[in-house]
Amino acid sequence: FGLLSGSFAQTAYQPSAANLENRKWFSESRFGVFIHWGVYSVLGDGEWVMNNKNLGISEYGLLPTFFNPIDFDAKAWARLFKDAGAKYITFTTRHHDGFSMWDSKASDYNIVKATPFKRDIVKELVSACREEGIRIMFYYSLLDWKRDDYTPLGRTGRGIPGRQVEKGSWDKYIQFMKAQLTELLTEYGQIDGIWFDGHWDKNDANWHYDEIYSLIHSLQPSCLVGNNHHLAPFDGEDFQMFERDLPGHNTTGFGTAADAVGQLPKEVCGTIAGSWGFDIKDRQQKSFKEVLNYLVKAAGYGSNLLLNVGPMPNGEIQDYQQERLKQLGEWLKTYGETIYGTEGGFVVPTDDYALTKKGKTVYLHVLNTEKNSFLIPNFNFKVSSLTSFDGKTKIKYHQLDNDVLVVQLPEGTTDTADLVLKLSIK
Ligand code: JFZ
Repeated sequence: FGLLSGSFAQTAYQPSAANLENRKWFSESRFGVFIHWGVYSVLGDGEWVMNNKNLGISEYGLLPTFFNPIDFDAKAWARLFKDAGAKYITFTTRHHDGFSMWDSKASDYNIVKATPFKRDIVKELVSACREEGIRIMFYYSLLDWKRDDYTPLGRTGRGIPGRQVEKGSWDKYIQFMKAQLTELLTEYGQIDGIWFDGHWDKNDANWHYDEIYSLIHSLQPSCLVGNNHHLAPFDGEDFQMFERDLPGHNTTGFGTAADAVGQLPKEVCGTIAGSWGFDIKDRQQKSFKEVLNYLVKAAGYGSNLLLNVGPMPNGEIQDYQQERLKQLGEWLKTYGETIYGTEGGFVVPTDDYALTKKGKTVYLHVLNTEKNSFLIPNFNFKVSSLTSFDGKTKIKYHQLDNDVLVVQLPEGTTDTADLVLKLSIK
C-alpha cells in the first residue's frame, strides 16, 4: 500500500480546464526559441561567468552600468522567430546572477534602474512577439548568486567575494520570488509558462513549490509550470523538460529524469552554440543538419524542441544563429505538417530515423541516407503505401511478421539534411 501515498494525497494538483487546453496547444506547437540574455552577455563568456570566474558582488555589479544594447530591436527578433516557425519563446527574465530583465518593483537590480539602457526588455519582447502571434514563457531562476537572503548557500555561489549571508532569511527569499512572479504574471498579459531552474543548487531545500505553483495557477490558470530539476515531475507541474537530452537519455548526468519520463507534455532544450549565454569564443557552432535533426528527433519522441540563442551585448543575435533559425523556418514551410501537431513516441528514434504521425499518415524522417536499406522495429501499423514526401515516387518496403518494417531507399538517394518519406497506414 506504499504506492498510495504522496501523489494520491488529497491535496494533489488538479489542472484546470484552461490549463489542460494550454497543454494541448503546447504539445502541438513542437518548436520554441529559448533566449539567454542578461548582463553576463557583456563579457562574452557564457551565463555562468560570475560563478566560473569568481567575480565579486561589486565586480560583477559593474556589468549593469555598461549593459546598453543599442541595437536591440524586439520587433526584428520577433519576426526572426516567426520566420523560424517558432510558436513560443522562453526568455531569461532572471538568471542565476539575480539580475531582473524587467522593471521589477521587488528589486532595484534590474534593467530599468541599474543600466543606462533603462528600457523594460521583457515588456518590449512580450509585445513584439505577441504581435507576431508568438506565445511567451518566462525562464526564472530559483538559485540566486547575489541576494543575502538566499541562504544557506547551495552547491554553487560559495566562492563569490563580497557575498553576504543573512541568516534565517529563507522565508524572505521565498516571499521575494513570489512578489517577482506576481509582477511577471500580472503586468505582461497572458504568459503561457514559467520555466524554473536552479533547484539542483539545493536539492533538499524547502522551495515551497506548493505555494509558488498555486500562486502561478491562481494568477493565470492556463500558465504551464515546468522545472529543470532533472527529476520525475513534481505535483503542480504541467510539462516535463529535458535539458540537452532527448527524453529517456541522460548524457548530462545531472539527475534521474532519464528514468522518469512521465505523461506530461515534454520539452527538450538545447543550444545552437556550445553555450547558452553569448560566448565570444564560440567554437561549437551546430550545423543546420544538427539543429534540424534535434527538432526531428524531439518530435519523434513526442517532444517539443526549445532551441537556444544567446544574443550579443549590442542586442543582436549572431549571424549564424539567425541563419540556423531561418533555415529551420524554410524547411518547416515545406515539412511543417510532419512536425506540428504530430504524435511521436510510438517508435523510438535512432540516429538513422525518426517517425511522427498524424491520423493515417506516418512521416518517416531518414536521418542517415548512407544505408540504402534499414529496419524499423516495433512498427505496429499495417502499411498501405510508402512514397516520397510529395507522393510522386513509390518506395520499396516490406513488413515482417514481428512488426519489423524494412525500407529500401531508391538508388541515387543523396544526402539531404533530412529525407522525409510518407507512409499511409490502415
Ligand atoms: C541550467 C543553467 O544553469 C544554465 O545556465 C542554463 O540556463 C540551462 C538551460 O539550465 O543548467 C544546469 C542544469 C542543471 C545543473 C547545472 C546546470 N546541475 O544539475 O548541476
